[in-house]
Amino acid sequence: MAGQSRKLNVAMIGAGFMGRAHSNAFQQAGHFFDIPYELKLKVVCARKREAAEQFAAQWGWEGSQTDWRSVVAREDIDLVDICTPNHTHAAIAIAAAEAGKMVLCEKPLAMNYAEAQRMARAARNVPTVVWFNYRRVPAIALAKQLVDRGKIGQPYHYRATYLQSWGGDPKVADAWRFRQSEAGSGAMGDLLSHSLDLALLLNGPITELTSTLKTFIPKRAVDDAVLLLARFANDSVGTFEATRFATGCLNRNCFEIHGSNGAIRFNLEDLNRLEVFDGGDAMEIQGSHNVLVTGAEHPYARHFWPPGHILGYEHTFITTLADFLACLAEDREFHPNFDDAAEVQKLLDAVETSAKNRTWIDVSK
Ligand code: SOE
Repeated sequence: MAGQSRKLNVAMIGAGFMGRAHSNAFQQAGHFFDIPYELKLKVVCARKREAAEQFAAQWGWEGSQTDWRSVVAREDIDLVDICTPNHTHAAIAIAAAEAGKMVLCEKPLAMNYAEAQRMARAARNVPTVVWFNYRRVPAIALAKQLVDRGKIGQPYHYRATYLQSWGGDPKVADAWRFRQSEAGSGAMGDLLSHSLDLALLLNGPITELTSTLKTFIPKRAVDDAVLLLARFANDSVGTFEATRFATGCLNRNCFEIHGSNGAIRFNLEDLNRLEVFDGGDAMEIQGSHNVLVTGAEHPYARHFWPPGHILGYEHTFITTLADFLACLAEDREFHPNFDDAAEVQKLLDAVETSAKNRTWIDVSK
């Protein structure tokens, strides 16, 4: 780390959509959270020089480079943040970790489980983060508190859907997210990975699963949709659906959990809300109520605006970063880290194998 002053010199590799989300988080975290570091946005790296320079100027990076290897080798860099296409994560993360840098990486962590394990092993001595940002939506963090407090009782059903509709749009057909060699998979790595990360957080380990994949566009090598049945260690059962062909749905990341005493439901397209059903309410007033999760008593919300002044997508990245920096300062382990994301990757591998062989897979070991 850069001396006693608690300066943290940051490099970011990649300058696309996620590069913007991360840059905003690096810029904003200190405005809303009392973070114990002075973040120095040293360098952004992108393949095209002009684009890198423009990005640096727009998002407040001190400089720009085009070769990630020389960025990772820089002695003045403490932390490397990776938001490039999936097939490049491993090489950059491993080189950065071996150079002693902290490593933050976009999801899905890797192209497959073996690669994720290699990354986790290489980074075992440095702090790591995987940007499963939805864990820090205040409503989802509240859901976690309610589940842990036993508010819904014994979970019976976990039901997740992640629905987007851009898969058939000819304007994006060529995007890297549709290329097997760069993305590794389609809706599976891009969307189901988020749902699985949340399921593991909220409902614990999955023991067994079976799945089917569907590609709607002929010649496309990645899945457009994935359906999954799962059994959890806590004796509940789960269903998951992730698709880029859900006409009318833009970024509808939903889950619901039904337990012996109550239920909760979340939809990212209405991210300030958590629907809560309390089976303990008197019969005549029983029904789901929609909690506006923006109050001082709610997770994260008090760091931003007064109650009712709603939050958005970008706040999830700010809170992820702020939590990570707090963990770093207090020498606590941050989650989700590379080990957590490797668990998701293990499930994704099983999903693929199960779909191919049309079988159930034991993922308990
Ligand atoms: C595109 O499908 C995408 O941007 C994902 O890559 C993100 O992880 C998700 O949060 C929103 O949708």
